[in-house]
Amino acid sequence: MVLDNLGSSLRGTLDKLQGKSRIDEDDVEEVVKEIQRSLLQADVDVSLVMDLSDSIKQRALEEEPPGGTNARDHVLKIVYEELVDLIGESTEIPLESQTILLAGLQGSGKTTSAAKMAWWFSKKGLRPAVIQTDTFRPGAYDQAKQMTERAEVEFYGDPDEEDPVKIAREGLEATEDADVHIVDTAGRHALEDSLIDEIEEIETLVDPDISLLVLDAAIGQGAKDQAQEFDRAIGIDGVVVTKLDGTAKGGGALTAVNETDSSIAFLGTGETVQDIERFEPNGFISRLLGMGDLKQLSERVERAMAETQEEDEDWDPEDIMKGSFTLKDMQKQMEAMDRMGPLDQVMDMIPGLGGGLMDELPDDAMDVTQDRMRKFDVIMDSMTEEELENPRIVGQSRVRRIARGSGQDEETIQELLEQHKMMEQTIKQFQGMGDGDMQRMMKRLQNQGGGGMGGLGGGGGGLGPFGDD
Ligand SMILES: Nc1nc2c(ncn2[C@@H]2O[C@H](COP(=O)(O)OP(=O)(O)OP(=O)(O)O)[C@@H](O)[C@H]2O)c(=O)[nH]1
Ligand SMILES: [Mg+2]
Repeated sequence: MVLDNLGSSLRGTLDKLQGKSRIDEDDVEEVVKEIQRSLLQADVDVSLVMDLSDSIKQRALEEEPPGGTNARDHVLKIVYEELVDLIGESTEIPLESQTILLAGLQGSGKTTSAAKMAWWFSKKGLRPAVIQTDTFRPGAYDQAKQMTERAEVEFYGDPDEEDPVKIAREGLEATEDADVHIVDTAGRHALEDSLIDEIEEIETLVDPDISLLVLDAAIGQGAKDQAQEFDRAIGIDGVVVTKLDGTAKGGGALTAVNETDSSIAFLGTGETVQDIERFEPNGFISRLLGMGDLKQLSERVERAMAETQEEDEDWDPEDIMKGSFTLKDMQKQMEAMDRMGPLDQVMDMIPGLGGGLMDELPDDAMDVTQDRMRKFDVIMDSMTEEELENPRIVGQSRVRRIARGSGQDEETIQELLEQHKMMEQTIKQFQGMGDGDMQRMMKRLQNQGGGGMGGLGGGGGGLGPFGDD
């Protein structure tokens, strides 16, 4: 994936700043070199790399870290902000009627992406149609027809017509009942004048709401000229990066986004019509920097919880985000955690626990957590409905009874109650949070010293490595 190496190498460098309250020029120099190295390895355009690293350097040296912030977090924040600035928001794709034009080099993945996007819109409840205007490549018609059949979406093409502009016109008419029109075009090199004239004509006729440049993640340094030329010809609003499932590094996409002053709309991650993702900049960058991917985490939690919920009609995971967080919720959450798969993977997505910290955990730390979860589960089975709903009523005599009933130490029961309190507090903090509001999140993380959503992991304060951080 794009910049995969940046995350780990940068983390290593930043971790050297751990404990320092001030950074000197040498420190900054080292961090900036690491960033440059990773970006260049990922095929990001050289001058873009220089611009980016210059501003990181300047800010890291000039800006005073806010009170209480250590040098590492300060630099991390600057790197994060500069990357957000570069990558920007995901291209806005409203869920409404619209026309989208796809352009790009031969074989970049336009036809595949057209079918994928149509599939994506259909899952959002809209009625899409793909119009194939490629009269250049034999087989283009059949390919698009097959892919749209697989996506179960409407298709228009005319294998006997030679004029792409005419196909576009007739296609729009023939599919006028559809909400979203996705116009696929023949692959062309942006420096071939005749083909550029042709796509300009198609663009004029189609009058798209959004024009997307489809880029193979492997394009590398060539992205710059191509992006410029396509932008000049039809105006690029967003980029679709394809083949990210391969080994390509995707840095060219960052260059294209920068060059066209646009943003990334979709990612293609495979050959079937479902292999498409909306680009999520916050999640993407924070994961990259080892800050955890809040959004992905919450989706995974939600999915696992929905599965748990199917077995327990009375329980609504949404309640957690609304108000009270009971022991019952905690038990359900632990069941859900069990279904989410390997705990360490989940942990990696939790801000403050992700990235570097995970590497430092002793290997058996996760087993301890899972072991604790099992004990907690046994304890909760011995509690009454009333106690589960309102753990505050559990006093010393109830603790004794529960201990006898569950065969666990009274201490472990106290730990469970503590853990619940901590999770309750953490969840309260997260309740007010909008999607990907990173600045607020970072502030919170600073204030609570990385404890973050630790409770969710069943680790929290009770577990040495997390609590001590
Ligand atoms: N692994 C992988 N393969 C992809 C992806 N997107 C497209 N491909 C493959 O890349 C090849 C080219 O894709 P097309 O969609 O035909 O590309 P195009 O831009 O329409 O090509 P032309 O019409 O010839 O310009 C096909 O073999 C696709 O299966 C992707 O995200 N992952
Ligand atoms: Mg094609």
